[in-house]
Formats: sequence, C-alpha cells, structure tokens
Amino acid sequence: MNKKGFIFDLDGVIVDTAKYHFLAWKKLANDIGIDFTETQNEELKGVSRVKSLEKILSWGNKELTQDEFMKLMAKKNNDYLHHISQMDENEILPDVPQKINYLKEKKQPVALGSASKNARVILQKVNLIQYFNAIVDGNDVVKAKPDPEVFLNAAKAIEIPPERCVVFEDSVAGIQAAKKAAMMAIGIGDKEVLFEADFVFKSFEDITTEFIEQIIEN
Ligand code: B16
Ligand code: MG
Repeated sequence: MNKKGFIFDLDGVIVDTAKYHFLAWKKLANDIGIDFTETQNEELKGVSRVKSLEKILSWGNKELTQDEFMKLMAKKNNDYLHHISQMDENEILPDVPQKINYLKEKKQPVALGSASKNARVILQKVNLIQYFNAIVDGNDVVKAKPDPEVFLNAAKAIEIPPERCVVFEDSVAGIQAAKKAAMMAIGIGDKEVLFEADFVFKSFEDITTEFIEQIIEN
C-alpha cells in the first residue's frame, strides 16, 4: 500500500489564530507607541515570535534592551494565551476534520509542522490532538521557517522520506520551507501570494477527495 506523509501547518491552516496574534501584537505595539495594521500582521504569518517582535520594533524604529525584549515577548504571549483559552471546536477551519479523517481512513500518517510554541495547547482546545501521529512545533526547532527544519523533523517523526511528504501551508515562509525540504507544497490561501506552491486552494473545501487520492497513489 502507498504511503505519503501529510504535514499540516497550524495557524491559518487548521485554525484562524492570526486574528488573536493580531490583537495581542497590536495591543503591545500601541502600548509602546508603534502603529500596527492588519497588513503588517500579514507579514508575521508563519514567522516566529522572536522575529515578529524584531520586525515590529524595526517598523517603529525602536530599540530595546534584551531584558525589555524578553518582557514584551512574555506579555504578548500571555495576552495571546488569554484569547486562546476561549477557543473550541467551532474555530476549526471548514472541512479540516473531514480531510484529516479521510487521511486516517486511508492509513496515511498525519503530522503537525508549526512555528508556534502554543501548538499543543491549541490542538487540545479544538480537540484535534489525537489525530496527529507526530507534532513538531516551535519548541522543537532551532531554525524558523523558511528553514525546512520543522518539516524535516516532522517527516522523520512519521518515518516518511521528505520527497513523499505533502505540506499544507498558508504562509510564504512555510511554502518556501516545504520546497527547501523537497516536499510537495499545497498553499491554503491566495494564489498570487503563495505562487511558489505546487497547488493553491482557497480552503480545504475546494480540495476534492479525488485530488487527495491521486496524491496518495502517485
Ligand atoms: P507563538 P504556524 C505561527 O504558526 C504563526 O503563523 C505566527 O504568526 C506566529 O508568530 C508563530 O506561529 C509563533 O507563534 O507565539 O504561538 O509561538 O502558522 O507556523 O502554525
Ligand atoms: Mg500558518
């Protein structure tokens, strides 16, 4: 039987936590006198927490001591965790559970490959954690996307060679990471933004089971 490895990004693919990241980063930026827009928030998708704060500070031309930097990171995360604590299954993006169920029925290994250090908490909140054969998140990697480390570690964890892995991603950095790992990259979002992906769909609702079947078979 054919086996492929299916690696899911979390934020923007399984759940829309970008809105909570936005609220938490906006509050923090405004508190230190920096403007923060939804357009800037787009640039933080798939980017690690440290890199996100570095970007915000550079947009505001602000420099901080290491100690202040660490304090702001903790503050942002506390705020973000507060938003997450209210999450439940209703926040899973359309058709995600159906697609994961289909892959499980077909005995395909499923992994998570996320930059977030809060990935496990979120998967528990939305009650999906039990479907994953492996979880690789921001706590398990040294290099952030677009480095392929997170996806290579996920492939290793499910014991599938990278060339037989398929990544679902919503961010440019994540698509680049998947391609660097020699994996098939499926973008979830806008074709114009995710043009480096092998395929792009607006949402999982647009992915047919025939399409997934073909990936498994080829
Ligand atoms: P945390 P993903 C990424 O998750 C988010 O897209 C990005 O906006 C966030 O800064 C990053 O996780 C780190 O998240 O602060 O929770 O560790 O899209 O790779 O699942
Ligand atoms: Mg994402």
